[in-house]
Amino acid sequence: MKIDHAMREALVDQRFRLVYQPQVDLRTGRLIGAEALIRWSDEVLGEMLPAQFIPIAEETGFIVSLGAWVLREAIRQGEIWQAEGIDIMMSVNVSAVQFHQANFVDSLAKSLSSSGLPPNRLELELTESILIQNVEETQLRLDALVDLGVRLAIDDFGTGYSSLAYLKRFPIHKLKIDRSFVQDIPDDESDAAIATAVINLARSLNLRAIAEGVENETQRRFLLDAGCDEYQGYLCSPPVEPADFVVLVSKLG
Ligand code: G
Ligand code: G
Ligand code: MN
Ligand code: NA
Repeated sequence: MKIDHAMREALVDQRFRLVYQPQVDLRTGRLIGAEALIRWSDEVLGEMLPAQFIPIAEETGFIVSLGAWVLREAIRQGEIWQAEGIDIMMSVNVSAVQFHQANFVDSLAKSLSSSGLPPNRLELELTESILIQNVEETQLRLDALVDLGVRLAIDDFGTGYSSLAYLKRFPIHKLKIDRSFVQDIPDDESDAAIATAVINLARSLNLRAIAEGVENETQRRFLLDAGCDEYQGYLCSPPVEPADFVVLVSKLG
């Protein structure tokens, strides 16, 4: 497959990079963390979006190498920022294929132990689809990650299989309210009800709630009144290059 081959070359040629989107406190606007998002500008194919190549990487298994690179690179950047006094959470997307690799926890433990990023400053964004496969094995793996000190968030919450049983069973720290429930609040009553319900669910289970895709002050206000903890979205900033992120840090405090 053409894209698969191009991706393998791009990894060797260092044509992948990470951009970072701030995650901020809804109430104070202060910076809490950064979500690392992969970018690829290919010499031939041009600027490729994750939606175009991540699904292919998952199908071919290349996501295992790519995901390992993403984790190492995000940890490296987090370590640099820690050394500069920028003490924030580094959130990294993990794909199901990557998570279920036998050596996933060991190789993450190695990357962390040879780095200056405290494990509790690394957050893994897991999808609901990860949590419904091999429940016994998943449980062991999540417990091992929490033993390392790593934090766990559920990405795109509410769009997956929505079995709430795993929230009781697994050591999750945070729910990320999917952008699709945020974009039309407060006008869309169903979305407003779903966002509010997720926030209440998080609160009653002692989890943090973060809203994705917040673009305007009306949405921020609604989420704040509903008791949401954090947000991420264009209202604060799109994902940016590391040098621009540092400029944001000085603005957000
Ligand atoms: O950055 P953008 O909004 O285009 O990302 C689109 C999708 O690609 C998101 O759902 C995001 O979770 C996914 N994505 C971005 N970077 C990574 C990554 O490093 N690993 C995985 N598995 N998914 C990613
Ligand atoms: O991993 P996840 O599915 O959360 O991916 C986040 C994606 O959402 C990224 O591709 C990012 O570019 C995109 N995004 C981030 N903030 C906003 C926003 O405010 N509005 C819209 N439309 N997209 C956003
Ligand atoms: Mn994400
Ligand atoms: Na998401």
